[in-house]
Amino acid sequence: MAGMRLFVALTPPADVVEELQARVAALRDLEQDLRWSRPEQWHLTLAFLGEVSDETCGELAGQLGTAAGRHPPLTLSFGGGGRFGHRVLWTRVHGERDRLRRLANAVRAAARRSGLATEQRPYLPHLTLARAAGSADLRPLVDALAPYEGRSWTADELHLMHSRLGAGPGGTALHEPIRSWPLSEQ
Ligand code: 2AM
Repeated sequence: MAGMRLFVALTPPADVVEELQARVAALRDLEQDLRWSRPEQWHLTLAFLGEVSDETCGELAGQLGTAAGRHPPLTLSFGGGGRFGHRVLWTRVHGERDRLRRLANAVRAAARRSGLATEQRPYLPHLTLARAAGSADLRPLVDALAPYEGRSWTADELHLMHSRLGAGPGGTALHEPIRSWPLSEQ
C-alpha cells in the first residue's frame, strides 16, 4: 500500500515571509542550538494527517475541496512568539482566529470522513520558526519576538501538503503542495 505523509495548511505570501524572515534573522545569535525552518517552507498547519494511502487520498481530496468551498478567505497576521516546552519556537497567529478555528475543524472533519484519525489536541494556530536539536532555552527568543507585529495577509487557498522527511537541504523535510483549493463561501 503506497502512501504519503500529508498535512493541510495555509501558506503566507512572499512579502509576509520576507518581513518575518528579517525579524527572525536578528534572533539567530540568541541561541545556537536550534534548527531554523526554511522561510520558503513556512506554513500554517490546520491538520496533520500522517501517512495516507493512495486510495484514501482521492476521497480526502474530495472532502477537502468541499470544505474549502464552505469557508471564506481569512485575514490573518503573524506576531509575537511562543514555544512548545524547550523544543519548538513559533510565532502567533492573529486576525480572524475564530474563522481559522472553524476552518481547521472542518478540515479535521473532512479527514475523519475519509477514514483518517485526527489529532485530539486542541488546535493552537502557530507557525514553527525553529526546533531545538536538544533542549534549548527559548524564553529569550519568545521575549524578543513579543513586540513583532507582522503585516496582514489574506489566506485564500487551502493546500494539501506532502511532507517528505529527509528530502530537503541538509536532511530536512521538504513540504510541497499536491492539491490546492480556493477558499470561497458559497
Ligand atoms: P509543527 O510546525 O508544530 O511542527 C508538517 O510536519 C506540519 O505538521 C508541521 O507544521 C507540524 O507542526 C505539523 N504536525 C502536527 N503534528 C505532527 C506530528 N505528529 N508530526 C509531524 N508534524 C506534525
